[in-house]
Amino acid sequence: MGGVSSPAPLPDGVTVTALRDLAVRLATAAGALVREGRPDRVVVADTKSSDVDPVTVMDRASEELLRAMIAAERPDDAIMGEEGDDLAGTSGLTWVLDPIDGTVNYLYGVASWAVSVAVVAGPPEPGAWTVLAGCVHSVGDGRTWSAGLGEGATRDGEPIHVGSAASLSTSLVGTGFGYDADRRADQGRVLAQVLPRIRDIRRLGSAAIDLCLLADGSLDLYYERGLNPWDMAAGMVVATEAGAAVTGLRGARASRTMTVAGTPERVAELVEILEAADADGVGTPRIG
Ligand code: LIP
Repeated sequence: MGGVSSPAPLPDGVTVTALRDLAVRLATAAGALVREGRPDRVVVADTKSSDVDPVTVMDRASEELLRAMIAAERPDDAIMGEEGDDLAGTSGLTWVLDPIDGTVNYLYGVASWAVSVAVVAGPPEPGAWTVLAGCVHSVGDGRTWSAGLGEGATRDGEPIHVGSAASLSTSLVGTGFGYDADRRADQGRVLAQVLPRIRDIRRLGSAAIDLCLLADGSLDLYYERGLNPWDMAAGMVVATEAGAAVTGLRGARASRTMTVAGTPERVAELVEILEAADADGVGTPRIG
């Protein structure tokens, strides 16, 4: 997927390669902090959108470290982080931070949680932004995915590419569910429409890692409704630079409303089912 260049000249002569390098250093530094600071028994410091949407002390500590490192290296950039207030900047670039993606897994000690760091140009909103570079660092096992716009994607330094499932019925599909019970009920309704038409489902608990597993061929497709910008920013550039199509429904770009990713052929087939099931809640279900 090389050859795609930044939409506008980057500020202060910075390069995509330098931004990617910084994203990797940020994600791995915060990963080390979270790994070394994880208590034997993790406790919930607070809850957010619902009583099952947790935040822990290490979510906050990880974000504080990321913000401090960015302030030191790129003081004019803006910051949007899951746990803190948005910080305005003057450079036109915004760092989009998920200090621990997969917090419920982190809480229970289930594998699959990561530090996700991306830098975007334009409005920091999926559907409007251009993701210039990103890194997803899986803290438990150290796997590190990264990508730069026009540079391709790597896992642990090795180039990666999406898989090539021959059909939807033999596709392994990743997905996730929200923190709101009504939302989960509707996601369950949609899943009942998808499941009989695919190989199997994987609910791994971190959108950032799911998108990277899609990028390296460990999953054939991924879809989820209700992702926040920080859940998807870095994973999106890794997936697209690895050859994936990443989209929404009804011709829309991927966004909080819906994110679907995979090889273009398989994505089109899954989008058809998701639209018919009204998976984004925009229309009326034609099935299920
Ligand atoms: C998580 C996402 C996951 C989704 C969870 C949650 P968090 O993000 O990565 O895909 O299914 O509901 O939103 O809350 O761990 O940063």
